[in-house]
Amino acid sequence: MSYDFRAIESRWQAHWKQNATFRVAVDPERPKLYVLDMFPYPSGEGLHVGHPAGYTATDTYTRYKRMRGFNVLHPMGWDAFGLPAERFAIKTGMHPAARTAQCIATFKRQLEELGFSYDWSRELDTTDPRYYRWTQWIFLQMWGSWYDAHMGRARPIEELPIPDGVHIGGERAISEYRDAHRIAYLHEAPVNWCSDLRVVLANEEVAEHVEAGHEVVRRPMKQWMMRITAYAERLLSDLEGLEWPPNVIEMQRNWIGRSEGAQIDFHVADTSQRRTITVFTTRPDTVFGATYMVLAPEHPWVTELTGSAQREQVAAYVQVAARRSERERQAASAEGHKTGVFTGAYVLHPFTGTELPIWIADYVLLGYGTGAIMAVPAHDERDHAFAKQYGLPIAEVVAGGSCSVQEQAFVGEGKSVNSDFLNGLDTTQAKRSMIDELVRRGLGRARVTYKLRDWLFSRQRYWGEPFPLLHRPDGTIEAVPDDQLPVRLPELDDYSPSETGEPPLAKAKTWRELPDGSLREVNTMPQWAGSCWYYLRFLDPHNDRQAWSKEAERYWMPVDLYVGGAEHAVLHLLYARFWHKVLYDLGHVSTKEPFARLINQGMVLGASFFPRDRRRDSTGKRVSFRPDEVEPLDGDDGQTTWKVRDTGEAVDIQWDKMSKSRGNVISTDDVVNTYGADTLRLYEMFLGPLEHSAAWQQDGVVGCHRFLQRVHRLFFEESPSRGNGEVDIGNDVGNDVGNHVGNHASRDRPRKLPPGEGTLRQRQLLHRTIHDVTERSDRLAFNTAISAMMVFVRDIATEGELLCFEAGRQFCLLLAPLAPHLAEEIWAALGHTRSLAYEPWPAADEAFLDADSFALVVQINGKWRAEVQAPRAASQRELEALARALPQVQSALAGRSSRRVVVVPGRLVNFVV
Ligand code: ANZ
Repeated sequence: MSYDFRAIESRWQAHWKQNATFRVAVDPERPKLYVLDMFPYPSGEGLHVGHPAGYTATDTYTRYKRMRGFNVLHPMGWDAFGLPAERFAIKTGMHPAARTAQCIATFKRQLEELGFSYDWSRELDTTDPRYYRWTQWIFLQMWGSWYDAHMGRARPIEELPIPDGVHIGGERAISEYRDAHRIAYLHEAPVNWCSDLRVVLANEEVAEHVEAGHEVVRRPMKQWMMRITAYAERLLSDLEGLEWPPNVIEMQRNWIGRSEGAQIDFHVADTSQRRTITVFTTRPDTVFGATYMVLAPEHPWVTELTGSAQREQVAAYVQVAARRSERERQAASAEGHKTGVFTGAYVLHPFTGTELPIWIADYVLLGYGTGAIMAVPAHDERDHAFAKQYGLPIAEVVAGGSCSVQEQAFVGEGKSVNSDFLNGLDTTQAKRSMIDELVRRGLGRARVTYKLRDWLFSRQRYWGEPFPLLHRPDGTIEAVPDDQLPVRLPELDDYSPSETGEPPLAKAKTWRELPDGSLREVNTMPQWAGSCWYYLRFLDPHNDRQAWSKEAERYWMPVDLYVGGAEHAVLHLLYARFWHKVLYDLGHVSTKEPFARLINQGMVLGASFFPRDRRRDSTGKRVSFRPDEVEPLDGDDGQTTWKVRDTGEAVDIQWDKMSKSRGNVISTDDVVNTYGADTLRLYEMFLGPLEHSAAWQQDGVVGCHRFLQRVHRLFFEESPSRGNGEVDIGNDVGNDVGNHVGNHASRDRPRKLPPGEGTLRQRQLLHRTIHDVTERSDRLAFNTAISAMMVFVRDIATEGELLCFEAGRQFCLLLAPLAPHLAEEIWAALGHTRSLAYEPWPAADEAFLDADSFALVVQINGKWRAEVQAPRAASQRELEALARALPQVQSALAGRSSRRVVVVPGRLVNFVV
């Protein structure tokens, strides 16, 4: 075979590296474009074909945009702190830094072998002290500021007004007052404590540990928190201007969870208690329907309110609730299962004076609203289920339900009934009227509440950034001075936490204890920290005086396109946006938002095969086979089925997200070694629209490889015998290139292409292709850009016409973003001595674009099948008929009925079968 992709790819990768082809700098003369991939956590397993789907898209896009004249910043780095390296260290004794370096080396080699056009001079690693020095600096910005709610922004803590009452208390009181207002603050918060492993678990880790038989309890611990709630409103309203997928915007909105409602005060009936309990409700119009009250089990007043008769029961309930995470509690409650106990105490209804019993129940959460609710079982489902379970009264106060509220809660809006001065009002009016009345009587007030909680920012782990803070002997906290940053991680022999639950860093005594008696903070930052600002460090990664320069920030920000997995749709993006806003308030960045445009790439699904009636073996382990262990078997019904090659056992195919545990992973190394990086890149993009998930199929890889072979054949002679040191470069051009890229391997002889642009048909074909590839590349619709190029190659071949020089040159440029190695090889063969990375993109000549007709793409199940010229004026019915008449379509549809036909005039017909 003549298309020697191995030689071609290594030659051009070396060339790009030696010539620093993709290195960029600030250049005010040219428009900038900042295209960012979500940087990976370098795991021990290396890359599988699911990883580079997004990276390939951004790389194709940036290569395209460079040719359109943009100064493109396209960097890559490593999000390298985190638990796996630490667990590996505990298991093997290998230092997490050494393990991390190993994993990074693998990832980097693999990414380089895919030919990505990163500016590698900007590579960064979040675990590098030269990086985390600035993560610590940013932390100190947060610690050193407070949120001024009146001005709606963060300000330096020195500007915090100190009330007179605090002044009287002296320095100590002032210092405590400041600490309580900082954006990064210490707080005693309940955490998930795994007593067997002596670690605090993130909420999402709890289930896994409980399943493994470990005990996980909620326990209060002093923790560093970030006051993200202060930014709730801005995080919400600034979503407005972002070009993000609607579902991500929606997820961010839901996570922030803004609710408008009211706080209402209820007096405790036992007047000796002299207490009021404040509740938060979104339905103040239903106050007259409140028949009992519920406190969260952790509510601070539970013990005092509880009567002696109930004491034991209540204490037992509180203890059980403490074992469950909030998430578990919410899930159990959503399933309709409610538990609770009566405290023996009562509150008085603010309008009727009726005594309402106070219960505690774990469907009420301490961290939301006020941690207490008035229960309106007639109009709230949770309250309804609870009232049914414990026989509490249900009183209708909103008319409009389809059945009796005794049977089912009516949660909709309607007219108020049985509600005194609200009777006859509709819900919106009734809410307003109730709030007015509450305010008049001094019993309540309008309130906006957010689901968003402050961010628990400390971890009891080794492999994270140390906090740059000192605990002074007098109990105050002080920042490590700027000139002493970074605070480096100490060396340890043992990375596990201590018996007492103190973090691993507490074991580094000489590191922790300073001569003046101060102690270093021993928690570390969560993995989010490094990824909250890496996009800023990429702007100016070698700056050792500043985290980034103003000049670089002004030029490059915001990120114009950010591509990554949907699993980061909430937390990473929210945390990064929050940090960015604090930095904005303090004058360190000039844009309100970091990521102007966001795309979530779809997942690449891998195949595994399961025996029909034997999903698990006798020991309960999943039975599955890899694609290379099975072979296709044509069934009676014309459907392809599969059997295990060795045993003949019938198996079914199943598509899932690639993961080691499913055994459906395909490593990029395998594909690159067998077919080359250009084939892999092309197939990644051919899989379908970037946002969609798609199944990785070997046939498709082979199809893309054939296409590249065909392209190669358009430009190079077939060379039947190669190797043996034979050099088959016959002309000056080839020699020149050979010298230029310092190549030793043999090269194919370029064809002599006829000069010019060829026949009118060839020109029409070329300019139509330029037009389509351009328009589709602008939309990142690379799958359809590829089909346009496939059509070009096929049509050139079918007419038996020779590709002319000018058409070949322009086609090569179109190919460059998608199959950059082969395109460079062709470009050199055409006589050029420089990389094509910055060649101007070809322009479609309108004169050759036929305005009356267009190339209609015909798809079956969304996959390209054929393309045909169609009149622009054709109706949808005519387009469908035209598509049906094509032989490729007829054979593909033979015997199958199409469920649906999608016709997009001017573009495509898709038969869904
Ligand atoms: C009375 C009521 C009547 C309510 C009614 C709803 C319907 P969102 O939209 O989620 O903000 N609630 C308040 N604090 C709570 C807490 N800490 N834990 C659990 N539930 C809490 O919902 C706010 C509603 O959730 C509040 O309005 C309250 O129930 C409940 F017909 O109050 B409502």
